[in-house]
Amino acid sequence: MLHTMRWFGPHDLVSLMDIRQAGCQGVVTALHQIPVGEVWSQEAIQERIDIIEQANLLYSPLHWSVVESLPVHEAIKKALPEREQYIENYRISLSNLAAKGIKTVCYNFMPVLDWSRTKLDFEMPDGAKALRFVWTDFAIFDLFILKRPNAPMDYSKAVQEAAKLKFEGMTNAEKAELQNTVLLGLPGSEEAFHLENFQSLLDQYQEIGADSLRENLHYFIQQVAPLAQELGINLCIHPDDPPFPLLGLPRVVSTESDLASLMEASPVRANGITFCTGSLGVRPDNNLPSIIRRFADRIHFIHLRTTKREQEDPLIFHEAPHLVGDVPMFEVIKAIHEEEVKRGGEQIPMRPDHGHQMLDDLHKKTYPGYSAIGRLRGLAEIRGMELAIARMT
Ligand code: DNO
Repeated sequence: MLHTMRWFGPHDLVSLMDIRQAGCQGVVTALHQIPVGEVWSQEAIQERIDIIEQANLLYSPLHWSVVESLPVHEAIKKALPEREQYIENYRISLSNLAAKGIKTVCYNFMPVLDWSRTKLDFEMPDGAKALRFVWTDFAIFDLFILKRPNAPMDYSKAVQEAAKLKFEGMTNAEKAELQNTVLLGLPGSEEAFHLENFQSLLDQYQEIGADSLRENLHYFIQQVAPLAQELGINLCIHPDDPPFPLLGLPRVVSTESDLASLMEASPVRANGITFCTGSLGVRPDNNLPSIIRRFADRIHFIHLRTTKREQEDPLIFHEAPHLVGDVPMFEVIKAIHEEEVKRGGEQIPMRPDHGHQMLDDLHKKTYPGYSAIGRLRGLAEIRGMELAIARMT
């Protein structure tokens, strides 16, 4: 695998030197300063390349390996008439990226929200802090903070009662923390939301069920993947995180069959997948090694991370150390290695996804999930396992 780390740009407290010293050759980044839907100009792309490469003469070289993400405008997800313009912009951005030599582009198709958690500093037994998702806490936000009119339909009676009881015992600070965790957007999400207008964003999806959203995704990919193929760009969709509907919004990139229908919708290799073990692995019915084997040549980017289901129903999971949770990391890395051998030794870009806030980082203000040391630990463990697998086979 080509070892990379995500970098949120010049404001990221984790520096390019940190990423270099973690042993990476690649950087995963995006032009987060450009509003969703606007064209990424060649100048803006070049400016970022220059920042990344400026120390390359003195130190080991780093390159911009992957765009994560070139975000898809909501008008495309909702099939509004303006979608044609936004698709055109997307195509121009892809051409500009290709002209600058950047060939791997990640995106997602989650309506309104990107990835979601209910707690950002869940304390692990060793004192490190992890991200966590508790279905009942999500229900508290939905039922009693947002007060979404159709919310009760989405939770069992037992969950509703447990949520009510817990909500009544929460302090205002705890309520505010939960609200911020859900609405303010985690790093990488392009938007932060406010409670006052959030419901109206959800309402716009009222008529759009899973089938329409899937149709809109297929339409989008049919408009962009053939061009990407010509440009030599590999597009790779990031799965839903977590991989099930939230807040009444449909999600259509959660399972193996979701991926299969997307792959068929535009049968070019440029229509590919970001294989994110942490997202797909939350569902026990996603068999990760077999998904890798099935879509092997469409996997263009890999996120390695694992979650641990503390409880199935109502669901609770936290992000576990990279080799410890529910993801069979050995089998996953083995399957990836086999695919790389088939490709003649090509290295697929991979980033250690998230990490615990630990050691010195506990005293710093870090992006949730994206502190340096926890990701470095994950990368080191993964790299060791990868090396051992390569030597054994
Ligand atoms: C979380 C991430 C997501 C992801 C986007 C991809 O850590 O994996 O923010 O980058 O959903 O479009």
